[in-house]
Amino acid sequence: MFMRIDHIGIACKDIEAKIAFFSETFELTVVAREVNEEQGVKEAMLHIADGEGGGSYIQLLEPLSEDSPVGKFIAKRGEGVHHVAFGVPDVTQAMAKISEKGVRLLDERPRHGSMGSEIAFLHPKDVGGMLTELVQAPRL
Ligand code: V0V
Ligand code: CO
Repeated sequence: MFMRIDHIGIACKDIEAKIAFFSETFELTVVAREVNEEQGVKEAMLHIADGEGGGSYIQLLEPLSEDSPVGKFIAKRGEGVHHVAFGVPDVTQAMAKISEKGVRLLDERPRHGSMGSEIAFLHPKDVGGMLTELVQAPRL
């Protein structure tokens, strides 16, 4: 079901400062930036490698408001790893299969994600405390 780790999402208070740190320290390049109002984030993707069906990235996330998912996370836990996203060939199919096993989906249908992807989240409490995202990269 999982083809690759698509990205690790990192919650931060100041995305510009974190972009500077990651690109200078680890020699990573920002390949996409977006404000996603639906998810309440300003995000940047830093490219790591290319894999089957898509690449892998670090995703930096700055909250648009305190009551957004990332805003609440930072208030409760501080900055750091927020979610792990896995690449899947078909997000709707993966959601159905995973839901059948009793894992709660946080989305009823796929949402718009970074770089034209389709995404859906799984409840962290059902995945050993890890907020999990499914990503279907756009078809070329
Ligand atoms: C909350 N919890 C987490 C967590 N956030 N555990 C692990 N990782 C996280 N990131 C725990 C929290 O400590 C609570 O446990 C419990 O889950 C319920 O959390 P809560 O604070 O009471 O509830 P909320 O209202 O903060 O909701 C948490 C969830 C919410 C996960 C349901 O954040 C959500 O719907 N997230 C999905 C959307 C999202 O995160 N979007 C931003 C990334 P205790 O204290 O009860 O034990 S957008 C993105 O990645 C994009 C656009 C992309 O990739 O393209
Ligand atoms: Co993400």
